Amino acid sequence: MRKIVILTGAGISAESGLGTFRDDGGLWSQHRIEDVATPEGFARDPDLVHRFYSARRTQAAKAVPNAAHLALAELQRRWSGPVVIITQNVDALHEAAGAEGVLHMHGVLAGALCTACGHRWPAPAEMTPQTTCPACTAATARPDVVWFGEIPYHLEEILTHVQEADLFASIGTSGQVHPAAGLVQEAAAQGAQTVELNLEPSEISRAFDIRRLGPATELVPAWVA
Ligand code: BJW
Repeated sequence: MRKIVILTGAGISAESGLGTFRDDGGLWSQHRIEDVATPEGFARDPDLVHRFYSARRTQAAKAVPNAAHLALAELQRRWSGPVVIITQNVDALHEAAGAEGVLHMHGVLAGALCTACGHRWPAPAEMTPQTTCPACTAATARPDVVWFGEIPYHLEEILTHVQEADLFASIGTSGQVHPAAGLVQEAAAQGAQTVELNLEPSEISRAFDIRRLGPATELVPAWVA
């Protein structure tokens, strides 16, 4: 009963119309990371950060899963052993494709988090600095996502899965952000076979046993077939 662990990044949702971060024209060419993806940026200008995430929340709500998301969900149903999907993505396209138990290590666009009391609730389509927490009523809501300098979610569970993996696959990620980028080494150190499926070579391509280049909607269905 071989265990498959899959790490996905923005590239898997690109063909659903959601922008990646570091490709030409990606989100980080239009917005400064320090302004919109750090706790310091949020403290300086919460209105700017809320507008950035509200726009992405609206866009993500309209997106539909593509052939790559659907193929991974199908693999989960078909494979005799466990298939664990770890995503860096904050969209819900794996779930919309029917995947189960997805571990969102960088949080979710659909979530709100109170910086005062830690309460979590479904984010309204448009969050603003005036959005109040339903539990403590303070106007201290932020998107429930993981910014630079913050600890990613589910790390312990993720590491356990990766260390138990017989096969580790990375799909549509540039391998520039840690600790996600280090998971392949963790898997390889425990003897897993490692596969990278990406549009172009990533920062960490050399760490993989097998590398395939191309769009996720072509590579992933072919890989799981
Ligand atoms: C296609 C395609 C198609 C296109 N088909 N493919 C040195 C060493 C280690 C760590 C650090 C370090 N220096 C600094 C750090 C820490 C820092 C970090 O990694 N910085 C780097 C920039 C160096 N990391 C952190 O701060 C993290 N926390 C942390 O380290 O805590 C400390 C700690 C951890 C563990 C234990 C103990 C302590 C937190 C990182 C949070 C990242 N947050 C963001 C924003 C989330 C919310 C939001 O969405 O706005 O996460 S940044 C952004 O990058 C987002 C993504 O999830 C993440 C990764 O991006 P991804 O998915 O790889 O996208 P791209 O655009 O980079 O790549 C897309 C790829 O797809 C490309 O390769 C394309 O070719 C490909 N592609 N179309 C297939 N159709």
